[in-house]
Amino acid sequence: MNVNEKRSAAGNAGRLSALGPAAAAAAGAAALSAARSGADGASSVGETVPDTASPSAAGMPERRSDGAYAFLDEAREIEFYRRDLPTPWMNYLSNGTFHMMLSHAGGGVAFYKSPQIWRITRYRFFHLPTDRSGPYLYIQETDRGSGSDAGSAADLNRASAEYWCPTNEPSFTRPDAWKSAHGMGYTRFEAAKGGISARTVYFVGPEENSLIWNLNLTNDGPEEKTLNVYAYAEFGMMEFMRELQWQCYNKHQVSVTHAEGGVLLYRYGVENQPKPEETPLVYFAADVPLTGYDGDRDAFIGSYRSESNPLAIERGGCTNSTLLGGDPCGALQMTVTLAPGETKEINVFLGTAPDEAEALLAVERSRQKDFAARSFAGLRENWDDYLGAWNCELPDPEAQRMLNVWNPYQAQRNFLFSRNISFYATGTFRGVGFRDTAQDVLAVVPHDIEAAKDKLRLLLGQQYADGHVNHYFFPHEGWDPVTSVHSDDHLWTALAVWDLIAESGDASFLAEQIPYYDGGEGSVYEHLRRAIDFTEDHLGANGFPLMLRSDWNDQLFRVCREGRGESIWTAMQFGTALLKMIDLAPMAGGGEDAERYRKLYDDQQKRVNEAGWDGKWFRRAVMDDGRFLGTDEHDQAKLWLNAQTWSVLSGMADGEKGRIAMDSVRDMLDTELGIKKLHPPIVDFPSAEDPLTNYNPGTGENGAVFCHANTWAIIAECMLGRGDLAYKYYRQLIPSVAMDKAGIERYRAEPYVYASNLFGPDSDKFGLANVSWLTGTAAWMYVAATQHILGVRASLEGLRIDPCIPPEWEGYTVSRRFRGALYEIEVRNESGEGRVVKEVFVGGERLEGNQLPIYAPGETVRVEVVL
Ligand code: IFM
Repeated sequence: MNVNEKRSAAGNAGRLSALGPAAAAAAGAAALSAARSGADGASSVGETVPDTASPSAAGMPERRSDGAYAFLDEAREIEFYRRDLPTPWMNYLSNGTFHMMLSHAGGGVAFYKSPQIWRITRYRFFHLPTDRSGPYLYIQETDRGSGSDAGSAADLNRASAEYWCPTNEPSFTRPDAWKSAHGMGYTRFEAAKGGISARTVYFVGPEENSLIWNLNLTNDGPEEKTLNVYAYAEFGMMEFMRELQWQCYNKHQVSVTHAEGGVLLYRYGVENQPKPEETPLVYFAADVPLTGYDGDRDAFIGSYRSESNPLAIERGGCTNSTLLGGDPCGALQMTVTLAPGETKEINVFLGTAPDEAEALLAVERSRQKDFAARSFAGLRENWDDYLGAWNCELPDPEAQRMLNVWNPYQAQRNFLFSRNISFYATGTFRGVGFRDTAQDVLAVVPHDIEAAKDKLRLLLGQQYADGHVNHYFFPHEGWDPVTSVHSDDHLWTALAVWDLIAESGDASFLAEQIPYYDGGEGSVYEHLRRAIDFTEDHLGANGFPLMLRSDWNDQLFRVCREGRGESIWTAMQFGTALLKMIDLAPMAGGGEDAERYRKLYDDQQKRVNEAGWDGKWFRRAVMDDGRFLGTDEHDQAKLWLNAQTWSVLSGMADGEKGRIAMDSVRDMLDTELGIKKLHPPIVDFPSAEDPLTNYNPGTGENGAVFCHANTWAIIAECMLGRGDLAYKYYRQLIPSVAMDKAGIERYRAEPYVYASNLFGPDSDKFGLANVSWLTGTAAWMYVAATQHILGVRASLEGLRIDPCIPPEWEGYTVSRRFRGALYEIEVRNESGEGRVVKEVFVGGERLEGNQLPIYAPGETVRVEVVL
């Protein structure tokens, strides 16, 4: 279950009957029109919606990066005014089962559950022209003049050769006016040309597994107009890797047929499909009659052409092709006549169903009046609920926007997709990464406990009885997992389970039975205990955890291939997990374990502070050859970020060592665009023949600004009480801030979601952002800012307030849902220090300490905090 699935068809039916269908439809219509009109939302679905870029109640949105985009905060949207942004700026539309990654210019890919085996449409990663293909609409004026909506073939042949796309791309002819916007689970395009305006909202609603293309066409001119409207999608062959390998044969196993009632059905031959019985059938239909269709891509596009100039459109109409083998597509032609000032709505559905009968039923349901509006209302409601767990007002509007909207949105998409598919990742053999997803859970816990629990069940089911886990796995695909054993993977779940229990106040999850991957079962606590045992059983010659294949830093495998390498960072992560286990053990009836965990912690702490200390920072690892990695003795990779931050996070750094280590980070790793992962970058270390990494200096794992690892520096600085540094590290990576600093053409990626890394100063493109959207940065940045800078943190005893803000902030407010109650918290920085809670008042009464009492679900509690 996730945010998009909550209001299911069944749930919706119940809610609708309580509300009355008319009221529900009206709510949907208002919501859809709000999506269409940005903040004001005053018009209904059928009306022309005002230009969102014109002054609204909230004022003119501030256009940034040379006018490329603007945030519409009230509407939780970002608007784009430039078609040719440096990269496709993506959004993910999803109901948890059916997904669409869609760019600001309409390129993107649809998939059902898995982009690896059920990829429905084609997207050409890396290829030029960029950002193709997508769910495109084409609008073409005919010279037919007045008449009915349904045209004859002769009429259609009189269509004008000129046509354009509301998405702007891919037609050669551009609209006269255009903009697009991403919102929470939807993307909108508004365009106008020749007296016709088109507004399209793409989204996946909670009721059906389909991408809904909600198009409103308005005749802004003085004369009646008849238009051909084409909806087009190029179908992929479901199994992406087999498509790459065997397309020449498999293409003859696909078909596109035309079912009565104007429905195109796409079937894929399931010969070697890993899950043939679950492979869906694809439908493509609209809620208006068709005047033509095509299922054969060659018939629609023509040879030596592209989506920019489809032959069928230039000839004035579809050819009514079906396909029994070949290159499949779905093209629907609809003909619309609009009186002056008239608006008409068309909905197109690209969806999946188990079989033909179900597909036709799904189309029938989708064609019901108000289906689109109701679906949109459901989507809105789910996001309102999800984001309702947290709202803050801060002196920094950029931080406020990230924390209220884009950061939790991005983190939820990571939780859903792991690191599977993005503009950068092709969705090929990635599956669910154990370490990645275990960390993603941390940001979902405050918003959706049940979804977090489900994900933990899934993860713990990948654990072996000896405590280690599969590195990544394929829950949808049914493929064998990737079984490389890493020193850190299995330890992440202790952190996530602890958070879950603190958030819910319910320890019963610890007793839940979960199977081991290799047989047998054990409680959740037992799984965590065995994870600890596994690390304890795999310590190296220096007593640190063996590196095994690698730790969090993937690239470290090269210095520990022979199996003797040890990870000093994992010792710190182990320590962090042990602290969580010391809390959890008594709750699970394992009180005696707590003592053992404490001893283990103490032992690791001693080693970290002795062999692990280099004088000004902590060392990173012991290599196979017994030498340390991350020491001043070497000229490359002397200093590694993670070993400094986690020395503080784990509480292991003795005395002043944590502060000294973090000073080294500030002095040697920090830049104005984030903190480098290591310094100096590696060129020929430990040897020219076999360097630790092949990444160019300043890129990726070799001295880039690795955003995920930066989040831990923020937390560490908060733990050291240095709010100014914590905030510096936080703010400089807010994507729009970093883009302002680097410039849009250098930064390139989206200014509303975090990227995995930015090229560092040692590269020739310092500030170039890479691998945006799906990165552990999202979860940890959210944790760092909400729990450590703003200091609103779930603890086992209740909600704790422990801020560490920049000293110059006068205060801020947070509204936080916690165990069913709503805490309205106002923090005043009266001391000017930005930390140390002096007084807390709840409902006007003074409270001892900074731990807030638990309130009954449904209660709203006003809390004043004085620093
Ligand atoms: O920790 C990894 C992650 O699992 C995948 N991306 C890179 C990170 C750092 O190596």
